[in-house]
Amino acid sequence: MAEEKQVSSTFTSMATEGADADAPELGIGMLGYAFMGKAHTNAFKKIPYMMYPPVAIPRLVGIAGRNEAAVNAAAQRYGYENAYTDWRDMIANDDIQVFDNGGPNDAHAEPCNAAAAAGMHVFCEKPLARTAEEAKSMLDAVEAAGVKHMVAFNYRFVPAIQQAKKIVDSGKLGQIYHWRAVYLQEWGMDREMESTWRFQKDICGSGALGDLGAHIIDLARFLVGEPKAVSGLAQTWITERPDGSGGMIKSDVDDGFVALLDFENGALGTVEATRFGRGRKNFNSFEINAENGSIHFNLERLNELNVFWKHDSPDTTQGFHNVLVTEAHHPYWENWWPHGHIIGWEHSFVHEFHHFFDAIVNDNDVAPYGADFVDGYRNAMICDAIMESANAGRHVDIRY
Ligand code: SOE
Repeated sequence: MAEEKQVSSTFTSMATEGADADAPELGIGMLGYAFMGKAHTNAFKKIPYMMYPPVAIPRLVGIAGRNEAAVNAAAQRYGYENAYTDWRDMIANDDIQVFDNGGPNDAHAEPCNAAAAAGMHVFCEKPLARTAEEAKSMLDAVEAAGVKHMVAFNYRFVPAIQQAKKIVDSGKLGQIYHWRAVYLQEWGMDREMESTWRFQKDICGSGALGDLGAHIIDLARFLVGEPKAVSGLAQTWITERPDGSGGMIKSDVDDGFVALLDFENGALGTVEATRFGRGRKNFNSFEINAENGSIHFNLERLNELNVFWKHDSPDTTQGFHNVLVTEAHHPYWENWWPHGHIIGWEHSFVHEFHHFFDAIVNDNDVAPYGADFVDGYRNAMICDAIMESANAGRHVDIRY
């Protein structure tokens, strides 16, 4: 275990000033210090003064990671009180009430299940697990422990997507006929790039499907409804990658997939995701076509929502309107800036953790606006079914 570092945390002093003085403190144990460790910690540090007055003050009690030098550096950089090289030592710290898992997919189940059994509320990065079976074990663990649980489908917490949810829930769109979503990135195309855990099935479970597809499958469930059957195709274009030591290591996950979704409510869906979308950086885009109108969203322009209404006057205003979702009455915007002063990808994590802390402190439900482990399990069932369909070459029914 890394030497327990008493790194001064500024949160204790912050909690004694202003209206947040009576906000309860929530001790955080963070597993992982890379991309998601950074995005999550950034949210913890912003919540006390931006989601003001905060529902809780996150206290950065501990961060865990396998590399001692890296985890100590992360603790120092972010202000975690303790650094650990073994998550078991971290969850033994009684000052922790929230276990946040930002580790690789093969490190989701055991730590989350142990943290739940220790009575901690559990937040886990997506995909919840490598398989539906593993996800079910995690759902069973948190339900048995009676703790709050949430999966990091952070795009639910982009204000424009919450606004799309409000429009759908209002019923003004009428019957929904189509869900059409793509999540395109290009970073997997370099044959010389050193492999990572995201290309090894035994660690990640799947490639573009669980990494990117999981997001647009979650949004399909969030905005349209439950798929009852799927058909899928998947492809691995690079089957071995440099291992960083002069050799090669197999890449046995999907580099790209496409799938059809047959929804219980009669809607039809298409979802596709790839790491071979040359020129696309983080292009998560969806369109809903319905009886009275359509909605289109593009993550690379995440403050905007394109909306078409049948009832608009055909000779003047009818057409796709580009709505800048930054008004004070728009979701979460009372916390930010005057209209037009746009926010970014990182702020979805601020909203997401505010939602989770509110569920913990005020005993509110994480779902339906947040994704809980039931959503994580159902997402895993759909991902497994898409891969089963791709391997079997046939339609696969979804049975939870
Ligand atoms: C990498 O593909 C990645 O970081 C995903 O893992 C995230 O979930 C997505 O939000 C951005 O891209």
